[in-house]
Amino acid sequence: MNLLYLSRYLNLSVVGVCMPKEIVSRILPKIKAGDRLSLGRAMTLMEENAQMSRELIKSIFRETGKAIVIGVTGPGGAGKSTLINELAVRLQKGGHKVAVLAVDPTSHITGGAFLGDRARMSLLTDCGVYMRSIGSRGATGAVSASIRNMIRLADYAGYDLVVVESVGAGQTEVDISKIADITAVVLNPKTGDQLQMVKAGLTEIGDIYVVNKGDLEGASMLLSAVRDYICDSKPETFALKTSAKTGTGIPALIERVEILIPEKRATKPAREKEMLKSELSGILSTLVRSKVSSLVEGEECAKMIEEMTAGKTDIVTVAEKIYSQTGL
Ligand SMILES: Nc1nc2c(ncn2[C@@H]2O[C@H](COP(=O)(O)OP(=O)(O)OP(=O)(O)O)[C@@H](O)[C@H]2O)c(=O)[nH]1
Ligand SMILES: [Mg+2]
Repeated sequence: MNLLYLSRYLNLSVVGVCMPKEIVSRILPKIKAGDRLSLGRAMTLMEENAQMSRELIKSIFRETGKAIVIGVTGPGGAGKSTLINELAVRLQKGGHKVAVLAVDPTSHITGGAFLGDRARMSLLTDCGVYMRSIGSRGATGAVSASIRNMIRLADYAGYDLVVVESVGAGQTEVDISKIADITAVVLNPKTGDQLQMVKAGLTEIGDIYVVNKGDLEGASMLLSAVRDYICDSKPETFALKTSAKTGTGIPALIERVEILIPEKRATKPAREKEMLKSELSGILSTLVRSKVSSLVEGEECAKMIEEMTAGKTDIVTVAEKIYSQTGL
């Protein structure tokens, strides 16, 4: 995003040098007041600008970690987006404030389908649901870090439920179940999903298994298979058949989600600690990697490489010397 343009939008007169702190302190009250345009702009900043992203997180972090995250995953074309529409609208009407984040909708489908998502977007926004695509890795470099930060922004903006759509585990590097409080796996009776499900590791991650396209042949059979294969060994999981097209099964799905929300809210602090640990490890790895690259590219290292090739020292001694300079 053009920072000059953003500074004007925020009535910041001194422009030229980028002023992350000022921009952040102007944009946050607008987000708090429910201004979606500002929320969208902050999301873009989070994706595109590393410095802004850090500044935003520093300012909002303490007020986040409250929203319940519902991860919706499953194979491409299973009906995740259609189902999320129904779910989001009904949850919103039921008194929640719902934000929907869709991970990279263009990477696995055609541009036409993306436009379809756009049309759906306007339906959702009309009833107060916030909708946003996550198209890039974000300024921090990792998709899951980017999603966590987008969730934080939505949380800060007052959304108590954040629904994240992502194509199934095994097909992308995003294992949504690791960052979701509730994971719903959506399956399609049309595409031999039994095998696909096992291959993609989807049998392990769901709190709810949704056999969608219940109006099509094969749905009941797939539902029985899911119950036999997954629910029998994990009684806490729940499986049901829905049709996002006709609406059948959606009330039962909502009912289950509403039961899980307070349960997951109670266990959230423990899950959050684990998530923070792994997120922290990612951030630290990035910092250490950049420190290491700068050392390896430095003059001293070049000299030591010369010495190694001249047979004056060995690689372990050199690595130990350089490591001691990282301060770790
Ligand atoms: N018959 C039938 N079609 C459905 C149902 N739900 C969704 N569809 C159709 O299935 C197609 C794919 O739906 P999407 O909601 O885009 O599926 P998706 O899982 O989000 O797809 P990706 O984001 O590409 O992974 C669309 O043409 C929908 O209209 C359903 O319950 N029954
Ligand atoms: Mg979709």
